[in-house]
Order: sequence, then C-alpha cells, then structure tokens
Amino acid sequence: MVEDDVCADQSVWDACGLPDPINRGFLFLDDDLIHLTRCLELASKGRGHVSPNPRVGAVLLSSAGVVVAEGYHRCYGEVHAEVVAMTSCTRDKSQGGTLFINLEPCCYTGHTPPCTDAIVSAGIKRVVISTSDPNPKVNGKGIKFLREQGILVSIGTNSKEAEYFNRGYFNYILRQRSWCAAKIALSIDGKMANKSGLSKWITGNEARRAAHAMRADHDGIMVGRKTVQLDNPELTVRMTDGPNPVRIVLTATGKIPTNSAIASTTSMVRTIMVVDEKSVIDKDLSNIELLRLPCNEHGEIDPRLILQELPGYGVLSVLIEGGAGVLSSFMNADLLDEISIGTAPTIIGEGISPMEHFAPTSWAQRPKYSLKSYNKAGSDLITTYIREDRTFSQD
Ligand code: AOF
Ligand code: ZN
Repeated sequence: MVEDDVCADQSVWDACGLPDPINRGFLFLDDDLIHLTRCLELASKGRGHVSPNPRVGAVLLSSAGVVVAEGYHRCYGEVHAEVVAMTSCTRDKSQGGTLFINLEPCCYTGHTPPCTDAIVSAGIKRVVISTSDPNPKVNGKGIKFLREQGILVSIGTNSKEAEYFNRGYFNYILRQRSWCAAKIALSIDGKMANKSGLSKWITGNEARRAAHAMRADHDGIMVGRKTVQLDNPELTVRMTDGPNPVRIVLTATGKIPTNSAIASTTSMVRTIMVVDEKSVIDKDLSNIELLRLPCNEHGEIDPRLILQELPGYGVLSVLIEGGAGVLSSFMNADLLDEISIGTAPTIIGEGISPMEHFAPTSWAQRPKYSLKSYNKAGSDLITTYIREDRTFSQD
C-alpha cells in the first residue's frame, strides 16, 4: 500500500549491526515472522472490544534481541498496542530495541497522541510492521516519519495474513461498509435443510465448535426472521472461548417471537433488529437496538444499506448464518465477501439450497471465489472462500 523503502543512512544500519537489505524495500531477519505472528495472537485479545478500531498487538525486543514487553489495543478509545508495550518496561530496555507491530503506527492525535512520537522517545532503532494502515490520516505517513527520524522500518513480511486478520477494519476504511461473511452447513449434495426445513444437525460437534470460533471472530452475527422462528438459535459463543458477537436479526416487519431464545436473552447479549423505518415494535421486545431503514416495494431492505450502517454500531464484520432468503439477497447484491462451508458426509436430496433465490445475471457473470483454506473437522470438511476482488493489497 505504500512504497517500500529502507533507511538510506548506511551509518544507521552499521550502528544496529544489522545486515544490509538484499533487496531495496525488504529487510527481514530470521525471527521477524515469529514476532509478527505473536503480534496477531496478542491483537486478537482485543476482539469484541476495539471496533471500529483495528486489532493491534505489539512485541518489543531489547537491543540484545530479548523480548522485554508485549501489548495489545484493549479497548476502543484506549491506549494503542505499541504504547502499552513500550510503557510496560523501562527506557533502558527499549533503547536501541526493535518494535514489532501488525499495523503501521499512527502519526496523528486521535483519542491518544501519535504512537510514532512515543516510538522515537523510547529510543527504538528498528520497527517491523506487517502492513500499512489504510486510514488516510496514517497511510504511509507513519512509516515515512519514522524513517525520517533514522529508524529502520521493515514492512510486508506477513501483510496478507495481517490484512485478512483485520479485514473488517480494512474493508470499512477502503469500502465504507462492513465485511460480510457467510457460514453454511451443507450436505454433500449442497442442501442446508430438507423440504420441511429440518437442519439440526447437519455437521458434527467439531465443525460446530469451529463455527462458534468463527462467530467470536466477527463483530456481528446475522440471521433472518425465518431462522429465528424455525431454528430458534441463541447465536452466542458457547463451544469455545471468545466474545459474543452482536446479534442482528433482519425483520422488516419488526416481528420475532417474544419467547424466542434471542428475545429472552437480550439483557445478556447485545441485539439489533433491522426493521422497516415505519414498523411498530412489540412492547414485549426489550433491550433491542433498532436499525430503521426504508423498504422497497417488495418489503425488502437493501442489504448494501445494512452493511453501510453497521459500522456505526461498531460492527465492522458480520457473519451471516442463514437462511436461504438472507443469503440469496446478499448474494444478489454481490455482498458475500467470504463464504465458509461446513460439508457433512450425508445426502439430503430434495431440500433447500443456500442460494436458491440467487439469480446471476449471466453464466459469464457468475460470482467467482478463490479458495482460502480447507480443514478437516471431525468427519466434516470446512472450506473457506474469498470473493475474488475483495482482497486489500494492490499487488
Ligand atoms: C496504532 N496502534 O494499537 C491502533 C492504531 O483515535 P484513536 O485512538 O481511536 O485511534 C484510531 C486510529 O488509530 C485507527 O483508525 C487506526 O488508524 C489507528 N489504530 N494505531 O498505532 C494501535 N489501534
Ligand atoms: Zn497509535
């Protein structure tokens, strides 16, 4: 995202005892990836608390190459990751040290003063960054400032992984809407339920545990009114550790059963209903935030509008968990950035397919995805796909 450049001042390299960069723009040392991977691990501790900010973690190495501090951005509006790390140790430990961070340090005053100033004050000699910050107030300026101060900056070792890790943030900044993923459990023959709507359970325990981990990785989890009525899900994270995402129910009419698992747990788990702006809400539905949007002549709310509004509720990434109506309407608007399929070794035959209401404009126009990962979960297979044009790097 920014043009890579290394510090031009040879004396700085010499003073640090680091090898010369082989290629201009790249200087990676053996352990860089280990520390940057640790940054992502630390950053994920901020899940559920930092949006609409990115998840950021930092590792500080002394000049002797020993890890002396770690930190992560804990909560929106609070101290940034690298400052948490640098202030947790004394100046003699940071002097001449190396700072690892999964996002370019900020260089402007927001809720907190610029991290770049703190890095200079701490006497850091080298900063290793996974990826630049797409925020226009930062984007490359943090790196440029550090280099102007004679600090060595390496960037890009695990940029793709770091961008995917913060895909909610990157998508929000670059496309002004929430990242939208879908999680679907299917039979071998691609059905999500039989003709009567029965779907509990297609996949086994391990795949469902992975699905709970997926929930915890998103700010929001979304279903339609029909899923609330038919499946009565709780939509919380129970089979693994992690924060509960905000539950989002699409119900243009504003109606869901007042005795449903969702309606009865709204005091415990944040819940939003996306409703027609004119709908009247049942008085028995309490503690529910309302996102009121206009409906079209078919009584549907524009899915793009929903994704554009959700960042305002602190939801930068949302996981759709069905059903076919909601999935198809987001697919029709080409808004499914990521799809995770849990395939179980069973055949349903006549039944419901997840995109049965999706009508591609032509064969040539059918949406294309690239395979991101595939994992065995018990006797099921979990495959994840990313819509082809939805990555963030320019390469
Ligand atoms: C960093 N380290 O740990 C984070 C950064 O006004 P604030 O304090 O909420 O700052 C928000 C912006 O700071 C955010 O949009 C992004 O550009 C950057 N986030 N930067 O150096 C961090 N979380
Ligand atoms: Zn900062």
